[in-house]
Amino acid sequence: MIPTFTTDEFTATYISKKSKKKPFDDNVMETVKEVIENVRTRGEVALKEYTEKFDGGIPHSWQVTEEERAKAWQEVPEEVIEALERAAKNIRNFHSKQLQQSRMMEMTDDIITGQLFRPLERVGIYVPGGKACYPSTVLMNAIPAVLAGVSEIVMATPSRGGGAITPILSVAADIAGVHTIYKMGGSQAIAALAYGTEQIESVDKIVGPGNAYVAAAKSLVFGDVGIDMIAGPSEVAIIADETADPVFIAADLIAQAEHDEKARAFIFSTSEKVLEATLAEVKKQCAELPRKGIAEVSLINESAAVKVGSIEEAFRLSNALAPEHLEIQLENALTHLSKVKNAGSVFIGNYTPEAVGDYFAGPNHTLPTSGTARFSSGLSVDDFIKKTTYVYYSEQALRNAAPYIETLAKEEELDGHARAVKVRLIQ
Ligand code: HSO
Ligand code: ZN
Repeated sequence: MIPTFTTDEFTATYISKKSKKKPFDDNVMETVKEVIENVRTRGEVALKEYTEKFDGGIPHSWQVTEEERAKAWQEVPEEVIEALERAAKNIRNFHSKQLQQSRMMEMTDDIITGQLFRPLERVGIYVPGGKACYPSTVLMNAIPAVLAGVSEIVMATPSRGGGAITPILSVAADIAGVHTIYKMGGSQAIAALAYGTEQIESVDKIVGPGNAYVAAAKSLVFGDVGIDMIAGPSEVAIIADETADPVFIAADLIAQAEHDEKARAFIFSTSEKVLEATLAEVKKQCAELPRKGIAEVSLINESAAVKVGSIEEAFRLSNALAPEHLEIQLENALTHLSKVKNAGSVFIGNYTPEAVGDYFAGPNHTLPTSGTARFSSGLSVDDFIKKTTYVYYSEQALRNAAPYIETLAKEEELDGHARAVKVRLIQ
C-alpha cells in the first residue's frame, strides 16, 4: 500500500523546494478575504450572517454560559475526565520548566541592560469542531498560555447548529484554564478574534489548528495580530534498523495516516526485511481500522518507504525533510538523538509511539510541519511571552560612549542621532 522510493526519488518528491505545495488554493483565499473584510467592517451583523450560513444556526449568545460549562461535565464520562486531567498534569509540568525570569545582562553603577518577560494580554485559541475535534489540542494550546500568565484566554469553537458546543471541548477548556469560550467557527471566528465585534473583544494573538479556510484567515490577519503558525498536513518519519518491530512501525504509520488524507507517513530503514514486513503489516492492520478510508488515501498517495544504506543516511534524509514528528526505532535509540538537526519532536525507542506525545507525555503536539522545523519550533510558553529589552546609562556612561555613537551616527548620515547624545554632554 505504501509506495517504495529510492532516496533520490524521495528527495525529489518530498524534500526539494519544488515539491512544496501551498497550504490553500486561490479560491479559498478569495472567499476568506471577503469574510474577513465583512466582519472587520460590519462586525456583529456579518459574524451572524456567516455563522448562520456555515454553522447552520446562530447561538443565543456567543459566550458559553457558566451553566452550559457546568452541564458539559455531566455529559463527559469519568474516565475521560481522568485521562484529560492526567494528560494536563504532564503538559503543565513539562511547560512550567520553559518559564524564564526577566533578567539583567549587565549591571554596574553606570550601566544596566536587561530583558523584561511579559505575558501577552489576550489570546484566542481556535478549536475546530466537526471531524477534527480534539480536546488534546485544547490542553496543548491553553496550558502554555496559562503558565505564561496571559490575563485573558478565549477559545472559539463552532456550535452545533447554534446550540451547544462539543461537551468534551468545554471540559478540556475548564481543565486547562480557558477563561471564555465563544460559539463561533471558521474564518469568521478568526476575523472576530482579530478585529473584535460589538460583543467580542479582539485578542493579541490567535493560535490553534483549523481547515484551509481557518489557515487562510490566520495568514490574512497576521500582522494585525500574532499567530502561531500555518500548519500543513501532519507528518511522521520513522528511522528503523533490523531491531525494530514491523508491527509497531506499521501501527505508528497508520496512526499518522488516519489523521487526514493528506497526512504523510515515512519509513527509512537499513533493513530490507523490516521494510517488507512493515509494508505487509500496514496492509493487515489497515483492514481493521475504522478510519481505513482516510488512512488508505494517505498511505497510497502521501507516504513512502525508503531503503537506506546506513543509519547516517537515514538521518541525512530526515534532517533534510525536517519532519514534524521523528521516531527513532533503532538499537540503543537514545544514543542517536545527537544526530537530529531538524525535527519538531522526537520519539525515542520502540516503546515511544508518537501517540504518547500526541496526548500525554508533556511536550506540545502543535509542531512545525512541511519542513518548517528547519527554522521554527513547536508551541511553547515562549509563544505567549514578549521580551522587552531595557537600557540605563548614567551621564558618565554616556560620556564614555559618545564618541563611538557619534561616529556611527555620522556614518549613517543621521545627525539628529548624534545631536541627541551631544546636547546632554554640554556642561
Ligand atoms: N498528531 C497530531 C496531534 C494529535 N493527535 C491530536 C491526536 N490528537 C499533530 O501533532
Ligand atoms: Zn496524532
